[in-house]
Amino acid sequence: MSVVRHSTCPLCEAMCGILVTTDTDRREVLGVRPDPDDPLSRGGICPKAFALPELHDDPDRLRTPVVRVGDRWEPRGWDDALDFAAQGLHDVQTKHGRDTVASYLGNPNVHNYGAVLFAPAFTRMLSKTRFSATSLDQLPHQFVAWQMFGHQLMLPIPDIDRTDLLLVVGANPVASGGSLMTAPDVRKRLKAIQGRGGRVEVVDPRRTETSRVADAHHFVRPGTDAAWLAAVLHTLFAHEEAGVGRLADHVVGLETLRAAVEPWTPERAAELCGIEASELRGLAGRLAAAETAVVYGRMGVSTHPFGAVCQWLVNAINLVTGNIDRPGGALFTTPAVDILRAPPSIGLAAGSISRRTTRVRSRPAVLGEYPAATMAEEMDTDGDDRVRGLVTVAGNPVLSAPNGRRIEAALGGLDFQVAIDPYINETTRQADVILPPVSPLERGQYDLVFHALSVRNTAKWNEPVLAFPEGGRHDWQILHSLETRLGALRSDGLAARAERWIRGRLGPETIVDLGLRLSGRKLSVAKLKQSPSGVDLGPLEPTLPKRLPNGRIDVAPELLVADLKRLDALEATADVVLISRRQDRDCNSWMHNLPTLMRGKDRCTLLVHSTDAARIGVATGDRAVLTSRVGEVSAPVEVTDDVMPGVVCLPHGWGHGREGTRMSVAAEHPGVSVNDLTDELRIDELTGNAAFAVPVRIAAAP
Ligand SMILES: Nc1nc2c(c(=O)[nH]1)N[C@H]1C(S)=C(S)[C@@H](COP(=O)(O)OP(=O)(O)OC[C@H]3O[C@@H](n4cnc5c(=O)[nH]c(N)nc54)[C@H](O)[C@@H]3O)O[C@H]1N2
Ligand SMILES: Nc1nc2c(c(=O)[nH]1)N[C@H]1C(S)=C(S)[C@@H](COP(=O)(O)OP(=O)(O)OC[C@H]3O[C@@H](n4cnc5c(=O)[nH]c(N)nc54)[C@H](O)[C@@H]3O)O[C@H]1N2
Ligand code: SF4
Ligand SMILES: [Mo]
Repeated sequence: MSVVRHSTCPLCEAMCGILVTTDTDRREVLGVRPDPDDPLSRGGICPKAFALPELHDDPDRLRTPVVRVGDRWEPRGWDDALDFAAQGLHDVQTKHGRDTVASYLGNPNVHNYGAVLFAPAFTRMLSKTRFSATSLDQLPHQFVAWQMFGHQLMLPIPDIDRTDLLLVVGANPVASGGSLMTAPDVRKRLKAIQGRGGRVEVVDPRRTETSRVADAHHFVRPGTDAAWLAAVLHTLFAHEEAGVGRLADHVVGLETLRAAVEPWTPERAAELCGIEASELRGLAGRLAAAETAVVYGRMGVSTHPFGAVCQWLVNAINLVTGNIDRPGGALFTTPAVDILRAPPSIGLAAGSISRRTTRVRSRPAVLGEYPAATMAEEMDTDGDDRVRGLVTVAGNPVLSAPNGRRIEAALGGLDFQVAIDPYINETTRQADVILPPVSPLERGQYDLVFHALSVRNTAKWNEPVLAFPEGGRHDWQILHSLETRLGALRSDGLAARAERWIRGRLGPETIVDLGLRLSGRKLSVAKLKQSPSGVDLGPLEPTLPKRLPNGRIDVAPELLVADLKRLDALEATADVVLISRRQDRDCNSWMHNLPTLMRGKDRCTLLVHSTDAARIGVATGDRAVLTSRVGEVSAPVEVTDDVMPGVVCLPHGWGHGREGTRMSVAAEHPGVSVNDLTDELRIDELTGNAAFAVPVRIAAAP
């Protein structure tokens, strides 16, 4: 006998609906298949979902807290471990000051509604020294959303189900599942654009899996996109093709924008970018002529030396071609639980740049946090207020932040480290205590984040697939317990204690239920439970000007216009540049321990163009040595003309098998970490976001 439960794969942003078969006790998973009735994913799925049972059963996954005693890990009961963790953090703070304890929130938090609702309160009470994967990823998007549309969560979502022309810039949704654009089964959605007579083009230094589906691919030199994006705008203005249509009364700064891009002729941009002027004019012409069109710029132009400028120019192109807030262009979602309107204890402020700065490089906190690229120096540079304690929550900065080796070394010098994480990996291996949450199949989920970033408005409640394990803790319970303990150690005031107590008593399900009831859509958790595949709330609809927090769009924010000036100093170089890539069976750094995803030949290869391979004398299967300012790495070469000459490419999220880690399958396929080469000094100057592309020297391995 068996039971089938509806659920949603929590691994990437695509939110694919799945049907999970278990035994009647709901202790064991018997199978996973796509849910054809999910209104968003409509039966789409990728190989990672089939590995969820292995993730659940993984013998290396921690089920109880462990405390480090010398070189050994000792299992501990929850109360003991939580007391130990809170006391350790409190001791560092009492001795050295509150802000000498830092937090780092990693990516899986956003895929877990309990963590979304409870992690911010915990990290804010812990200290002002906050880091997260946001500044290794989408911070420029949020910064620009705040500057242009008035709130960091006002992110325009490409309406790929209705557009006539999609220009994908620095994104590879066919492999990544799509990002800041929840679009499950994206390959089918791209093909549908072509099926209705539309067109897909890609701008990327690598001919990607997405490029293979597209109608055209344009190679671009990494780090130079701001120039060609400005040139596209320049061309639109020059041909009097720029206008904002219906939104005219609500847009300010059009003349300033025109002046800012005036110097950026296609000829000037072409020299830097490697895209010919005629090609850029053609692109601008197609964007202007298409009935509807949308430029979608993601990771590659966010973790970029001009990350914010790129995101601004992408939005500006969409705006002046009349495609913001129009079906087939880019629209704002109206999610059932509106995170834009969340109360301050759980929500995000509109946006901010703080006067508070980091100690070593004087980088301001942007949108409430310091750049993860400054984490290492804040920990390893002497001084009274050096960071001496750290809590990582679902994060692996040793593999995911630039110059990971420096972070790894810095962790060794901490007085106390807590990890909320299911694995003993490259980051958590140095912790004093690890607090592991239950597996994703043991928790319920309402996706607060990705319903708000989706190409269609839907709502879906997931019941836990498996029974709750004895002695298990949810992430939110761990976070809340730590917060409560620290509050007690600090003798917090009554108001803080009461707010915390109420939040804990409500728990995430009730908080989401309240959000649904306030949505005005007559929804509740109980109601969603009756539609286990999810409910369809329809395509995205125009919402402006009503949804604009300030009632206006600034198409030329001062900070961005000023930052564009930095582009004047950009010079064409002959450096070999290293970029990274995603592969459909990876999920950042943490799914290489699942045998299903690790079959077949070594995937952690260095892509090298044939002319570069010939120059340095390597062939496929040989090893090459890469050297950057911060490190050296040797990797097996794969010669291919899918990268442009002068560009080499390693996948991100590898570099396993380090001493003291406990991920036995990953250790058999260690690969190398691209972030042993990336440089923490390379950032987007305006936001502090990491810029991952890095110049390297390359030579055949001796
Ligand atoms: N399979 C898989 N899926 C994932 C993940 C994963 O690790 N594996 N991670 C998830 C996460 S956390 C995220 S944020 C999303 C990210 O999803 P995407 O935004 O699609 O990210 P990538 O696949 O890294 O694609 C970035 C592209 O930018 C290109 N690029 C690099 N530098 C430049 C540049 O200077 N200019 C231009 N124009 N392009 C450039 C790269 O070649 C690459 O093709 O994916 C999510 N989904
Ligand atoms: N060079 C280069 N570097 C990159 C990127 C790139 O493209 N190139 N991509 C960047 C991007 S987009 C991102 S988002 C970051 C990701 O950076 P991170 O978020 O730091 O790294 P992840 O690999 O996602 O690590 C997730 C951690 O969470 C743990 N975990 C998994 N599930 C859960 C859970 O449910 N609860 C808890 N508590 N823990 C869990 C895992 O064991 C692992 O330790 O990396 C960035 N780094
Ligand atoms: S694309 Fe794959 S990893 Fe992402 S949600 Fe769907 S099944 Fe899960
Ligand atoms: Mo990410």
